Amino acid sequence: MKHNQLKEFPPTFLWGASTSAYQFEGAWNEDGKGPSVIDTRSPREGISDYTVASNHYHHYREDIALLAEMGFKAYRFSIAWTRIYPQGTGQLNSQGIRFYNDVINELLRYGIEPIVTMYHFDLPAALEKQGGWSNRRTIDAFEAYAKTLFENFGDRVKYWLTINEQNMMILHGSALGTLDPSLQDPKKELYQQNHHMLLAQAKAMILCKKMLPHAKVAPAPNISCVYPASPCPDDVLAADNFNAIRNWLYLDMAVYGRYNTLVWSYFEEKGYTPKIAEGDMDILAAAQPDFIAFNYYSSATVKSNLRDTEEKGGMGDQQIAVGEAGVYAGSGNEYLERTAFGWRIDPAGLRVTLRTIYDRYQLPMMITENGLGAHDTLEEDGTVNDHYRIDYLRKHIEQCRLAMTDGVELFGYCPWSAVDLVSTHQGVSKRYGFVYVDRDEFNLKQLRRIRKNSFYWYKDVISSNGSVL
Ligand code: BGP
Repeated sequence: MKHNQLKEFPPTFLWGASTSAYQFEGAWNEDGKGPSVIDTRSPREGISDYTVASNHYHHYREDIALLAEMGFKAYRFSIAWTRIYPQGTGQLNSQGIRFYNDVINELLRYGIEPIVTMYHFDLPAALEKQGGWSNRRTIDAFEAYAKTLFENFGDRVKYWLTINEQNMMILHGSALGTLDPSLQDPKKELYQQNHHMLLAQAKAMILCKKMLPHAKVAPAPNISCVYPASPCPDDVLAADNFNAIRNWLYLDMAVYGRYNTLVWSYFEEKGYTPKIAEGDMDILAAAQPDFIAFNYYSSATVKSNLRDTEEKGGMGDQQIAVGEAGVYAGSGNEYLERTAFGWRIDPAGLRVTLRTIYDRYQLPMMITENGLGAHDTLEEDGTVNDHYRIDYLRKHIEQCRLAMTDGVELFGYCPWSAVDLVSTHQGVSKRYGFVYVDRDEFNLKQLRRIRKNSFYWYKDVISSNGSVL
């Protein structure tokens, strides 16, 4: 739809950006922190591990001052479960509580709204040893951890996100490093784990409403619209299949407390049906989010795959196999350009995604990730001219405004990432931040913080409330 007059961003719009604990904090074994699955897995060849990352743990004051200088209204970060409960459950680590109290208080001092992700890929290794999400006891451990977070930080934190990108952990756990390589029949087991994670999320949402009636809680999946590769009805059906498996399984459960019909028939066909214990569906139905948070980087395009072979490809060459016999196959999209890392750039796809989510769930939305990973260059004069990032973000913010004019309720935009950090797939060389962190893959240098050109640009975007792009 073409609009002659665009709606303004509301004055309360939450402009900010995001990070996650394991990619940003470093200090992986300091002050009582226990190891997470990210710390115990073998490092990828040729790229940095996460032991030091951007050393935010020791630089948080400086980092938050930079966010404040950009005029941030909100900041999304994750709490490392293993700083709070080093073994995932049991003994509480008061130094972990202290650290996040300091971060939250520092943010509030500048009037920045903290948005807390409770779990961003870093399951405590001690829980993984006992079966991780295959073990129903992990559900209880997550609920107890959630209770501790609400008790300690709930007086100041209003926005809570349960689990970051649960759908990516299930679909692409091997690429993220969250998949337990010893799983015998990964897909079947993963959907059992998925069921347990959905229950853990539901219990945390119920608890949040009970303990913090004024807080707002949401799931935080990675959602992207799925296009059919052609108008061929078989391709349209394949897109429907992938949409259900990739997106709606997670949001239908979070919002309506039921399994998506298409997904359930897919489970039955493939033998992935999870075991559901008595009472599970009641818990799932009783939980409700207040809003939907989602991460968006790119769209997906798929075609029909009625043969019996697995297909690979698609998803912007993220080295992720996409496709499943009889369900869908990844496909290219000639209309979209790609980033230097091969991810397809699709700003209009964000508008489609916003419209579709709002249509399905009628809940306010917050974008909790969106951004461009690139090889930035620190010039000799100390500048970083990341005009390509500005271009990417500008185009996506324009689409947010169009979607809001279409009628969707969007109340926050927190792109990835506030400051440079270690990427999930490609180390330090792939940067996303508004602030450059001066380190290489293996040479930590001084970890100096340097404002990129996008820093100044985003500052103007925020101070003009999105009217100057
Ligand atoms: C999302 C994760 C983030 C972040 C981002 C970019 O899936 O939630 O943690 O890493 O993707 O991915 P990458 O760092 O691999 O480029």
